[in-house]
Amino acid sequence: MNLEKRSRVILALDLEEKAEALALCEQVVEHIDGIKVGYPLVLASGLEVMEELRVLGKPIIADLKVADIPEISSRICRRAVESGADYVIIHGFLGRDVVESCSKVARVFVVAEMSHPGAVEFMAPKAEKIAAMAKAYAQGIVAPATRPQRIRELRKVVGNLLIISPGVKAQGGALGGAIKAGADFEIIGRGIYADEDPVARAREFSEALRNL
Ligand code: BMP
Repeated sequence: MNLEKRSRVILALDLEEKAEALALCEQVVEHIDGIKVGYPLVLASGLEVMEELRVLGKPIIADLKVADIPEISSRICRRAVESGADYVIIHGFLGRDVVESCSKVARVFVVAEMSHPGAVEFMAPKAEKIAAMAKAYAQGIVAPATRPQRIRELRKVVGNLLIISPGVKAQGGALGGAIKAGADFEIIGRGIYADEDPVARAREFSEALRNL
């Protein structure tokens, strides 16, 4: 299943209770374009949770931030795909061989630069190089909504590759800021699932992003 730009919201499904996670997804599914499943849910429920989420009809992004030697990284990616992932998020800083080996078994998003403050220390200085390398192998990159200027700069490097961007709301990034800077989708977790009314928030965010 392909990511298609409608609401421009990707839900970061970082809940740890499988039943709660599935219920939340069902409630907000009409307001999101994709579901990102990461370690909190996968470690609690197994990769198989992705198969259960697939019935909702949205692309599943396995956020495993794969970072190992090529042989092991590609095995991890293959396992994720076999478990229902449409895309797998991998790290880029490991080098071309890792990204290439993963791209042979999965459609990948490569983390170019992360959204937390510490990312400026070691990642940001290499992000352009990572993004340029990723162009040959990836469907897209991950770039920080907390620093929209970096999205503008990385967009110039990756051309028409997808940019998915976390850091909205809970981490301080403004809703819509990443998209205005050139991202394709904003990844939102706590801003939706930790809210008292996740459905209202998901609707509100998708309406706002759709109309940008
Ligand atoms: P939240 O909206 O609750 O801050 O969640 C952000 C999500 O995006 C989390 O799943 C986190 O693992 C992920 N993420 C991030 O926050 N920054 C990055 O640079 C890369 C990520 O995958």
